[in-house]
Formats: sequence, C-alpha cells, structure tokens
Amino acid sequence: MKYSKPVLNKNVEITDDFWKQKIELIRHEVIPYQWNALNDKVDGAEPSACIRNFRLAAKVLEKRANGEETPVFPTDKWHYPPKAEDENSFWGWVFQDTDIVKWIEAVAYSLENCPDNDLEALADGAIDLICAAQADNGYLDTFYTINNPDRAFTNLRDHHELYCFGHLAEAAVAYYNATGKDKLLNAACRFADLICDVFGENRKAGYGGHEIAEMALIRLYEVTNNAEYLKMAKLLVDRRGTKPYYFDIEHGRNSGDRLDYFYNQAHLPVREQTEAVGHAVRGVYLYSGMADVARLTNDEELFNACKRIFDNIAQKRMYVTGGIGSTRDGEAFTFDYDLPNDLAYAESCASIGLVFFARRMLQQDFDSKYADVMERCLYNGILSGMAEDGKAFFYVNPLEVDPVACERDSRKSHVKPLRQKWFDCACCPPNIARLISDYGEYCFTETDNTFFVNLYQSANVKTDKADITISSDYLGSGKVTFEIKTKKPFRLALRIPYWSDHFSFSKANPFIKKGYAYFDIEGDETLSAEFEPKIKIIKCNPRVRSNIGKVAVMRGPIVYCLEEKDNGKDLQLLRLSHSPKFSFDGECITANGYREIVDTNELYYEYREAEEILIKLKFIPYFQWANRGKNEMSVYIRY
Ligand code: FUB
Ligand code: ZN
Repeated sequence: MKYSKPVLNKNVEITDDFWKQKIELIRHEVIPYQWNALNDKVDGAEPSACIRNFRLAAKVLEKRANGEETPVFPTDKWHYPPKAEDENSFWGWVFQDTDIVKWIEAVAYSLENCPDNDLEALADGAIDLICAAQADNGYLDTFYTINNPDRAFTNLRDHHELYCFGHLAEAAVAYYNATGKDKLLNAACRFADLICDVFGENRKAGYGGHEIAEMALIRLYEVTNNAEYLKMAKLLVDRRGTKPYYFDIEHGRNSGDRLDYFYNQAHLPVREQTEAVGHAVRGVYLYSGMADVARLTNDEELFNACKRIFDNIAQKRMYVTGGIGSTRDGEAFTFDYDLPNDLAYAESCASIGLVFFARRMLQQDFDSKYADVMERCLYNGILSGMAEDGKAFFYVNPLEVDPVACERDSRKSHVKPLRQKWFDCACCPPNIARLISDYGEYCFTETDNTFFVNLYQSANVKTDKADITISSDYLGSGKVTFEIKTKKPFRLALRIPYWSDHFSFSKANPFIKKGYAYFDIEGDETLSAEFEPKIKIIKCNPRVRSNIGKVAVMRGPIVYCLEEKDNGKDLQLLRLSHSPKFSFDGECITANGYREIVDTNELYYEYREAEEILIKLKFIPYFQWANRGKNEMSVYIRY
C-alpha cells in the first residue's frame, strides 16, 4: 500500500479535556438544537423549511404515483423565500436538502462516539422522510421534485443536484458505518446509479457547478466496491474545464449569461490548474475529490496538480487562522497575498473543506505540512464558527471586526459581530457539527507498517498494530505520552508541529523525514514527546498589505486575538511592546503594550511623535471571540 488510510472515528475514543468537551457539546447541545432549527422550532432564527420540503416532495410523489396532477413552479432561481401563497412550492435555497443530511452525518459520528438509542431513532425517522422523497428512478432532490421534475439535470452549473447528491452519499456512508443500517446507503446508491446513467461514459458530459460529488462517489465506491462510482468520480474530475465547456452547452453559448469559469474552477482542465481560484468551498471540495481520484487511480499528474494548489493555498492564500476565501464577491479566493482582515470571507465551510483536502493529501504524501494546516483550521477558523454554548454560528470568520462598520458599511455587511442562531443559507452549522463529531478520524492515519499521529490529544486508539493510550497536555506543557500495547512490530510516526522549535522524545534517535519523527516499536512500551508551546509573535509576509507593521500572537496551535471587552474600544490604537513579557494563565495571554492617546480632533496634522500610555494587553483564543456580546475584535496588533 503506497498510501495511508485514516483510522476510522469508531476506532478512536477521544478522552481529551479540550476535544472531548467539543464533541460532547455537539452531541448534547448542537445536534438537538440543529434538529429544532431544521424543523423551524427555534424562536427568532431564520426559517429552514428543509424538513418541510422533504415532506412536501414525498406528498407530491405520492400524488403523481396516483395519477394526480401536481402544480409546476419556476426553477430559474437559486432561492425561493417562504411565501404563504406558494405553499405548494419548494422553499429555501436550491441546496436546502443538504442541511438535514449533514445533520444525519453528524449524528452518525456521534453514535460512534456514544451510542444513543433515542438519537438513532430520530435519525432513522429523518432517513425515512428523506427516502420517501426519492423518485422511482432514484432521483432525490426536493427542489426539482417539487417544482418541476422535467427540468431535472438541466442546470448543473447553478442548481446543486450533484452537490445535494454528494452530501446525501457522505451521510449515507457515515450512517452505514456507524449503525450498519443501509436504507440511506441504498437510496444514495440508487441516486448514484441514475447519475452514472445520465452522465456516465459516452453520456452527457456534465459535472457539478458546486463540487463534492467527486469525493462522495469515492466514499460510496470505498464502501460498496462498485467500480462505476470510481469511474464516475474520475469523469467528473477529468471533464471539468475541458472544451467545449459543458456549462456553455447547458446554458447555450450565446445566452448572454455571465459565465465565470473561475468561480466553478472550470477555467482549465484540472491537471493544468496551478492556483486555488473561485468559490472557496467549491474549490477545496474539488481538490479533495481530485486527491481521492489520484490516490485510487495512481494518477501522479493529477496528484501533482493537487500539490501545487495546496501549496498555493497554504503559502499565499490562507489566513493565519486557516480561513480561506478573501472576498465576499463569489465567496472566493482572490490573488496571492490578498488577505484583508476586516473584509475576509473565510467561510466556516471553506476551512472545513481545507481540512478534507489536507487529510487526503496527507494520505499520499507523508509530509507534516498537511496536518499542520488541518491543525491550524481546526483550532482556529473552524472552532470560531460555533458559540461556546453550541447554539449560534458564524458563517464568516473575519480577523478584525468593528461592529459599527458591519452595520454602516455595506462592503462589510457579510461580517457579523455576533454568531447567528441560524441562517437561511445554513451550510455552515451542520458542517461544523459533522466535522467536530468526526474529529477522531483526522487524528491518525496508517499504512501496513506505520502508524501516523497527525493531531495530538488524549485518546484510546485500537489498530491491528497496537492498542495505544495517549495522555496529552499538548495545549498546556506540550507533553504527550503514548502507552503502547504492541500486537506486532511497527513504526510510530509522530508529527513535529510547525510551531515547535524545541521538541524532544523520550526514545532516542528517531529517524526524521518530512516533519515526522519515526520510531521502531517492537514490543510494549511507553514513549513521550514534548513540543514546547512557546508564545510566539507571528509576522505575516510583507506582501500582505493589511498586516504591514502588525503581528499576531500564537501559543502552540492557537491563534489569539484582542477583544474590546478586555482592552477597551479602538483596538487600532494598541501596540504590542517590544519586550511584551508575555504571561499565560492556562487560557489567556497578557502582555505589555501601549495605547496611543488621541489628543486632537484634527483629521490631518503635521507628523509628531504619538503619545502613548503603558497598558496590559489581554489576548484570548481567537475561537472564543464574540462569546461575551458584540464588541471589537482584532487578531493583528501594531508592533
Ligand atoms: O452553495 C452551497 C453552499 O452555500 C456553499 O458551499 C456555501 O459557500 C454557500 O454559498
Ligand atoms: Zn458554509
């Protein structure tokens, strides 16, 4: 085996103070809360209509099966706001179906983490509801089923049928793995079979405007062994960006429609792509699918394209928090080193997709840089997406916020100073839930003879090589201990985190390659690693215009920020001292700094040395910001 496989979530028990708390929050608070939101039962939250659409689609199918006429509604828009007069029409975004299947996926991992009969029964009920909305030919998308089935598959560019299929398939595989129940899996396979029929070899040369079907088909292939799904995934990858453009054919080349191929990563055949472009979530979902196809078809050229794109993201287009997507316009990547703090988009889903991409790269190229990115996203730009109580969420994760600007400047209206209860476009909340409840699956990968530790936390892991108990103080002292009960000799590979300049191991002479320290394990043993989590002042490449003269503060994998609650208004007036004398209380960091005194109302005046007062600055973990009400926040500070 040339590539590694993730150790499945069900074989990993997270016992860590930090991550276990998050995983339990998903189970106890987030999953029930999101179920209510999907059922439109959260007061003051944006309506979902997701479950309502499935009920309506099932009714419509039943009527048609009985030979009754059903009304036809327009299918020319992305969004259909709930309106009483359209009570028989689809409501919401064309991809509204995905919210409930992401929820089911989160439930699946949660059941692996902790069996729960009531929750499983609730998910079984949701699956019945979804399956009742599947047409006889396998088609399963409530938007077209309700509004006009004759228009199905006529607008792959904008109308997310392949995207809805992808999320359905991912949930189906997860639920099958967790429970052994195959009802949703069979539904996903029937939909996949239809897609293969319509878009397979020598059929319509379509591919989705919003990627995910590529990696979902691979998951389906890996669980069913149906080679048609691998073939279909490869076709979707290979067709994108080739001429004549499918989106031109579909929309009529001269329709006058604005065709922005970059937005859908369809500007070039994927093997020729060198940079991350277009809509950020679509991008990272595509790159994840490309990496999967490259792995299963031994396609080096395709994998090299993934490598180039990954490096472009990690070295030039990613925020220090792991956020990606610098502009609201198209929720998109822009250009190298364009990382504005206050206009950032940095959608929660985009960082989640980057974790998917990084994990797939890591499976094939055993280089710590991929897990470094996973860690950066997980501890920062993803956790920031969820409130401490699990009942409010960020879609956009900016690095600098002035609540007044969010309200008064429409260029910043996408930036919210407080997490929201729900969204009419609610892609992020259930995506966060499904990733965090599956955290265990990102920690370890293995080949036939090597066990890789990619993320550090306390956990119990079972593999055919060993049972390993990990006791971690990674976020405290940086010490992690591995108690290994060996079943057969193997190599243990420990990632050396990018932020750790000083590290040591209790076992001598590891072999170090591409950021992993390798140890031969012959029998039972206890081994420990220490990665010194020093508080660091982080400078951003000076090509990034917005961070000139500024720095960020990190400790270990955690990015810190300043909030108005601790440091007063006008955070732009603060400066970190050259000898900050950092101190860490186990959670927050304090440091010496200055506040500039504004002693004039003149807008312009001849330069004079600023007057400053000495103050104590307080930094909190970035992911915790906005949990104490509306206030200013900044990751970067003058230095
Ligand atoms: O289009 C589906 C999802 O909605 C995208 O991934 C998000 O960016 C949001 O636009
Ligand atoms: Zn999202």
